[in-house]
Amino acid sequence: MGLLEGKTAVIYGIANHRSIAWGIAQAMQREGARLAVTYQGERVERYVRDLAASLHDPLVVPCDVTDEAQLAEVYRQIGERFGRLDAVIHSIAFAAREDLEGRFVDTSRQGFLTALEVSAYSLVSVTRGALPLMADGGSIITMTFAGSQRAYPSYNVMGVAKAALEAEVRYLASDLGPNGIRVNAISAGPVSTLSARGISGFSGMLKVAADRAPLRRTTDPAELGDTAVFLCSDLGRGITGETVYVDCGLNSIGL
Ligand code: 0WD
Repeated sequence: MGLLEGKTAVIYGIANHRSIAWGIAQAMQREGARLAVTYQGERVERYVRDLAASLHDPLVVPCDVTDEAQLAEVYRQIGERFGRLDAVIHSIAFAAREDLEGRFVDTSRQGFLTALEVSAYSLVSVTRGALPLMADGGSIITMTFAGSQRAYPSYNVMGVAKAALEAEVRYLASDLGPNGIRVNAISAGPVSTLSARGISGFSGMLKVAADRAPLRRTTDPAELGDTAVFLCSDLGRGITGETVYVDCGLNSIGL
């Protein structure tokens, strides 16, 4: 029997087959979860629908997380189709390309607000919307990066957004623990995805990560998926408010 048998999850942030959210979707489906997946808009709809066709009877709904009406519609449809929700996977981030290169000090006000709205505030709105469907408790997971703790070249405003996101995890965990809802972040090592390739110098970062990480390789989305399964399953029942590093040990070394 799968670790998530009988559980229902919604996954935000699949853009294509390289997306971390897709690695998580595959792992959760393997363990028996019923899935709802969202896509940001027409730009990625075809990729997401093609991928979703390999899932077992998924619900597929459009959702730009900056649009409260679309978010409400996601949860309305999940309520109608599944009647409940046990897990939310938030795997979304965005910053303008010009804010992912050069100096952080040059970040514009609008660039800052956009990055923080899409990459950090959205965890709050996605979580709040899910609560009426999580009456029996549940697990909420977001994706972060070590650029929240230390300065990485070009990560800039996204590092600030990830720091906010990790703080949100602790505050949401504090709010929702009494309701049996756990909230955690997975901090992934660099993975070559569409978003990551928007960061100036990303391929160099991947190479350094593979050379220096104790496991001498980069992170595989499948292992992020397995960690998400663990955190959503009963095995993770004592863990909340935490940032779990799945980065082949990269954050544990000095030089
Ligand atoms: O090295 C990496 N790839 C790492 C990624 C290391 C550590 C953490 N992460 C994080 C990212 O910061 C993000 O939070 O993992 C999460 C998923 O990112 P990903 O899988 O690397 O990237 P991608 O496949 O591009 O998925 C992110 C998606 C967007 O993709 P694009 O590239 O089309 O912007 O987030 C979605 C969108 O599909 N997204 C939105 N969804 C709804 N509403 C929005 C939005 N407003 N904006 C972006």
